[in-house]
Amino acid sequence: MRIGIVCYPTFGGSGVMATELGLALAKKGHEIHFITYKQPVRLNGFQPNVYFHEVSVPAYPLFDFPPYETSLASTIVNVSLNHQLDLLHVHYAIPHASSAYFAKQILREYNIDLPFITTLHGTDITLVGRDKSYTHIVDFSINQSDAVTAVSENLKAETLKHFCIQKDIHVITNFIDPGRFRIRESKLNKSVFAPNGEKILVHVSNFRKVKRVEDVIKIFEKVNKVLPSKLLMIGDGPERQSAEETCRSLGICSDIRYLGKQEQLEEILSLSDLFLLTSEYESFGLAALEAMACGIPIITTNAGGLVEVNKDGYSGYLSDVGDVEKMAEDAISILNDEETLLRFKQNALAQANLFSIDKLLPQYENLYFEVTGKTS
Ligand code: GMT
Repeated sequence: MRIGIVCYPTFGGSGVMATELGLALAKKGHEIHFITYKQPVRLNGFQPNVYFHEVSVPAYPLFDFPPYETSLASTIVNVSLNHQLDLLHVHYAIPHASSAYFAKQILREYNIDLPFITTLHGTDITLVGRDKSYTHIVDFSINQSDAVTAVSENLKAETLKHFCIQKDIHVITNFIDPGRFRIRESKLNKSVFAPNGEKILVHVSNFRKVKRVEDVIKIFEKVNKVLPSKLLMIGDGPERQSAEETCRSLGICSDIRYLGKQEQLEEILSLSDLFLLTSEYESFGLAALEAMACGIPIITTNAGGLVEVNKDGYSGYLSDVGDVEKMAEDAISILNDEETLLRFKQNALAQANLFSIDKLLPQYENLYFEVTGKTS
């Protein structure tokens, strides 16, 4: 099949998932056309049946706001005409689903029916989408999609609660490629970060407010008082400064390293002992899944879809949002003795395997076949 994929090409989970999905489909022989405003971060290396089409948005002085949606719709139309796409898969409702709808209408003028599938990832529904000014366009573009998927049962329920959706929503969760995310020999030595054999805690996010990164620092401070440890903060974003201010005010900066955006995330994860995710909401929590796949237990909140990912007392622990006291106690209970840590590591790995790409890819493929009426 010839499939167009539209996503945000940044380090965010939706772009990562869309890229990993496209690459896996290409490996199975499909022809994949990424249509994004810049090369997706995980789209590196060459695969013969993978194409990248850049959406370029003109910056005329007349435009106070560059018309991204229009440029995207126009690029979808061009790619579809030039490469005879069978299907378009857009990730994130706003504005990708509405641009897909616009492109579909234009293509009708050429007697082409381009079906499109919309995948809901989270903040397109829970934050951005819930802004009243977007309600009608979110309702409309979801209902006009030929099929809709959500990355967790929780996100499906949230979508149905807040919007007027007539379409069936298929739940197809995030996944990991165990070939890439696995416990691996790292080129780095653990002692680079923990010279005296300290435990290594790690957090990965885009440091948006919803991630509550200050809670990560507060938990770490409590753990570090009991068990000498180090904290690695991976990613970057708007809350980085306030996280750093919290470190300074607690006097623990020398035990915390900010590593910025990391492409070889799995190498650093493989050196770590415990992963922290303190979000106010996660539709799924891909970063936590990637950590578990590298054999790291996870301490997370019980917000949104995280309860579908983290099995309390097995792959890690769940807590109420903001309960840093309990999260620190749980972290210490896992790290305190080697036997417990090993058991949680093994459980985390087993839990991650439930979300292996081998199980999830056929679900997307079957949906593609259903929507297009094709069989290969
Ligand atoms: O978490 C982010 O800030 C990035 C965001 C995105 O839109 O790219 O991630 C969302 O989609 C991921 C992939 O489906 C999910 O694993 C994340 O949980 C979800 N983030 C939120 O719901 C906050």
